[in-house]
Amino acid sequence: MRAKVKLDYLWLFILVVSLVVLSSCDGKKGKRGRGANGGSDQTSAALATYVAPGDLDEYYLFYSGGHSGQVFVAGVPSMRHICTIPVYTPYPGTGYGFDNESKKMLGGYTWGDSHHPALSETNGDYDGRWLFINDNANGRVARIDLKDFKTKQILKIPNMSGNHGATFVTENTEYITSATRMSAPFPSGKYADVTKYATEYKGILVGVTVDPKSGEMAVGWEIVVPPFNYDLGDAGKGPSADWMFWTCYNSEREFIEGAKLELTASQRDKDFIVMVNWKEAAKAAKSSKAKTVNGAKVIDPADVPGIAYFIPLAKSPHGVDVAPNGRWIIGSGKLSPTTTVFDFEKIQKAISGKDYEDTIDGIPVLTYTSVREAEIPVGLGPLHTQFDDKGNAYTSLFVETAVAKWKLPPYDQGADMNQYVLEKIPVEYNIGHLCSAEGDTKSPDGNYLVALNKLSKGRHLSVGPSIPESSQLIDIGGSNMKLLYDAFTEPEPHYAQMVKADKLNPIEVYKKDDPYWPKNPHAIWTPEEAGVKRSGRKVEVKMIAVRSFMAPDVIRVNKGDNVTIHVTNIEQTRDELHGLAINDYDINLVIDPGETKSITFKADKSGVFAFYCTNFCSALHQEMQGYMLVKP
Ligand code: RUQ
Ligand code: CUA
Repeated sequence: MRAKVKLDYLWLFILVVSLVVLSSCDGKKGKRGRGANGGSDQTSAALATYVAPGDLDEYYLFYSGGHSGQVFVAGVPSMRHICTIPVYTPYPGTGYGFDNESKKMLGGYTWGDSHHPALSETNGDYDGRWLFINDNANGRVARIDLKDFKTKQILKIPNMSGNHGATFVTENTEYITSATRMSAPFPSGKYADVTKYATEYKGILVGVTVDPKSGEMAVGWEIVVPPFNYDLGDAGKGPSADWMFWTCYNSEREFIEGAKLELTASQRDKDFIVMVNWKEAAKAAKSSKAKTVNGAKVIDPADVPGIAYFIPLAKSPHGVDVAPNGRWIIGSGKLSPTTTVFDFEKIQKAISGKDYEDTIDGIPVLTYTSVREAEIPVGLGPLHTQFDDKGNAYTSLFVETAVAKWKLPPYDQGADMNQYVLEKIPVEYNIGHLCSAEGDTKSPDGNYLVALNKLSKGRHLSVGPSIPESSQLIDIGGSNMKLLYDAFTEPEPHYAQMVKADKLNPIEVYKKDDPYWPKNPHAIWTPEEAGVKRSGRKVEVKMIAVRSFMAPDVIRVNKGDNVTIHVTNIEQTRDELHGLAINDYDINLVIDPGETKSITFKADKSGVFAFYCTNFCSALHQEMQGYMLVKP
């Protein structure tokens, strides 16, 4: 049976506008003059972003690498890319995915789709400890330690299909959120034909706990919800701190073969925000109401009244964002030219007064008009909202390819809402997300905003059919938004976090006895401890690397041996890295000062194979080499 698809006028209007916008993005006007910087004064923009040699940037910008599986770090305001943090993808530059520990963490996958980085928070402020990021493809979340900018844990979430609504953190990093973007038969592994979508397929909303000392993540609970597509999320703050919020589309709960989800999922006028009380969920997970399914504590919301509610929102929403004061919950339907402000106080009232307009699979739907504060006519294709320190919000407009600045409540009774849309700035082109300085905290800084653009025609030299992405730095500190800079962005940016540089305190070396790092049992610190040990077909090598030699520098094995090499870089000087590459064995370790890494492999090719240091470490770096002899 085919769904009857109603193409309403708004749809058509948006389609026409997007075609006009897209066809005007021909890139020709981007060369020089006005079009090159959207009208800002070029000299003052250049000065505002110029970080002189020897000076440092004011902010770190962490942006997601999408299907590159990585996180990229840039400095703001220079927008210089300073570091790549591999998360879900091997990265030869740092040897990530080659040594035993990181290979194990990758769990056999060669990629992930990293979407929404989130900095850990204490009291609703970035605390500079960890960065979390989700994998939209393989149901995972990861934690990066900001002491060494390295991925420390990847957690696979059972029963997860998609994992887009992640990794938004609660006020004190008690939890990070996670949710299914693509509903699937529940529990995972179960087979059900897509014709059974409405009944056999489910979504799940997940609370992932974070250990306050170690940062270790674990699945706290899973809530089974109707087969909508759960999209983006946010965690509450202040008055709403106990709640998590996600948007969802396809509340039609349909997936009809050949009928195009983009059409079938746009029939209803409204979709939803779903909100979950994570304290109540944690209690329920510990009670007899929770069932263990594939190792996760699973809750049916119909069994736990008060745990979850739906809030109607303009259809096909993307972002839901909680304002710094925790009272205003802002949701944007992509097909509506407005963004909606909900009042958490009204939400509380509606909950206590059971002011419901419906109930879906045991989850009450709060009455829209009772919880809505206002609809703000921001413009076409609103996606995501960020904040400043002056009570303003900034919403990205994908279709209109602009950022709208608007005022948060209070509003005058009966006022024309257009007056609260203060200003718009065009971006080049088709912005997805935006990120303001400390924009997800209780106290945003209100000086910088980065527009993460999806299409960037004409902003860079041509490199063939794929146009390099661009991010644009916008000054929001003055009374008018000013475009400052266009920066190249590695594919595929989805979201970013911007944090004041002095909130981070990265280490300089792994100090020999630093109790912060778990002790590596294979570490050695003197050439005397180095050597080759054999037991049967197993060969274990303990090696040190230090300017400018490796010990041992000859490793003798027999063809077919199982070889493990543990390398310790015994340097205690910053930036004195060493590498260990073994020719023709596809081995590439990079060892930071004070670090130990291990690699295990089968010596399956006989012959003589040189090994050498890949990281330039001294004038005699070229001499830092040895041989592995594999006897036939
Ligand atoms: S996201 S723009 Cu909006 Cu996960 Cu991609
Ligand atoms: Cu060690 Cu180059």
